[in-house]
Amino acid sequence: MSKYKDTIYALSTPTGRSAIAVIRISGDQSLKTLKKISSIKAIIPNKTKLTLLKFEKHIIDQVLVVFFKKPHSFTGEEMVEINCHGSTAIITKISQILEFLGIRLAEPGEFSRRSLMNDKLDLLQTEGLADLINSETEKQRSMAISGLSGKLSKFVNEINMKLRLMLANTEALIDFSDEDLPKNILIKILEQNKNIIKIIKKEISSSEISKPIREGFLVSLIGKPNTGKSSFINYISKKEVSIVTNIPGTTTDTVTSTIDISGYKFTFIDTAGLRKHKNKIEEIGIKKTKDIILRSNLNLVFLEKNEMSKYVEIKDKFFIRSKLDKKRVINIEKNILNISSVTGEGVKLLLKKIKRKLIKKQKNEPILSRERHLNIMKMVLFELKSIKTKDSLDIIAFKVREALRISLEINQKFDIEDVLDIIFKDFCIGK
Ligand SMILES: Nc1nc2c(ncn2[C@@H]2O[C@H](COP(=O)(O)OP(=O)(O)OP(=O)(O)O)[C@@H](O)[C@H]2O)c(=O)[nH]1
Ligand SMILES: [Mg+2]
Repeated sequence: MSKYKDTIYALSTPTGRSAIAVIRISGDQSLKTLKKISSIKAIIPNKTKLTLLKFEKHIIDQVLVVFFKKPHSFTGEEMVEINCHGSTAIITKISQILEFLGIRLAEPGEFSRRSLMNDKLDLLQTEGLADLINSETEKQRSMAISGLSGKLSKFVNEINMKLRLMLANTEALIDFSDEDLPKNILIKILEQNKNIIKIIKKEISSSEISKPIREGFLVSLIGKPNTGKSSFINYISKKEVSIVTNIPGTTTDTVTSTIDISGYKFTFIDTAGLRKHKNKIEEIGIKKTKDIILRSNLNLVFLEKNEMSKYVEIKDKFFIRSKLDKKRVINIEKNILNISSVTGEGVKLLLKKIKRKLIKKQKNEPILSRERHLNIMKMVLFELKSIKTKDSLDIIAFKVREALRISLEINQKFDIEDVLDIIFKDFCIGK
């Protein structure tokens, strides 16, 4: 039984002119509404049907409709999908008619929220779905699909099962007096604990590296004025994102550009560089550069001459010398990569080196893809690690119960409205 009473609708395709647009309706009034605005009397579920949409004797559009009978729909409710022509006028008209008939515009992520509440998806799959919709690169897509396909739910369920078993074993021993306590069973419980700690630790460490996959790696461009930073960002972005002139100090603010390197997201940041400032604008720009250096996964230091010693304090860096097209490099300098943002020479190799430096080799796809999952698992780990051999059985049982309570939160859908609000904030209207 759906806990939602009102019927909702939303445009599920992007706004703007397109060949086709899809409007979805979900709730008990879906089919009745479709019948009111078309000549459809009966419809076979899951089969497309061509019909004319009409309202007050006016034809609105010729459309394809599909009806999904509850609970066999995405939301678990009765659903109708209208595939209309993608003009703003048609979409506006259909929306007005639906509102007139008492159908409400859905909030962002409301379809998925209903799906979650009606047990069509679990919380982890819902997050996977949001990540999938928002994925920009191949890696983000494959990580999201593993959440959606239930890999993460499986991992969490296994942990919970192990914790329940450990708790049951501990509680069974509580009634024994100290003398009668079978020693080997207590050892077994502590071994179980060790084993769960090992599994969680392994997953946390392989998943920690997934953060930049989701959010992208930050690569800053720094160095003296006129060394070719902005020309480089423009070259790799294949468009003019940053102004280039031969006047030193052209770039005063930060300019970012996101590019996809072999399925991974990289955000390059062009900066004002590091130099002595002449005015307030430059001073702010240089301060911003310093903050960015600290946040970056890698800094590309563009060189003028041989001022490498000025950058010793910067940890993760590559030295770059641009304008290779202007002067042939005779003596290949160690640790300096030569590139040209005019001919593109050396750029491919540089991007390859950046990728090799930042992307750690992974045997398995990370499972705990979100900060929320990682934090919960870290808290579970903290509880389990606090269990000591000298602890009484009551204390052990208390700590395991606490670990289980925390672990269950990862896939719990009730009483955590605030978590749900954060998750659904990432969704677009119509999903
Ligand atoms: N021939 C050649 N000229 C380049 C290359 N890269 C940059 N330039 C020129 O060098 C000058 C400075 O380039 P920018 O890319 O603006 O340098 P920048 O480091 O961003 O300079 P600021 O913003 O002032 O810090 C411009 O005249 C560019 O056309 C290159 O690879 N080859
Ligand atoms: Mg510049």
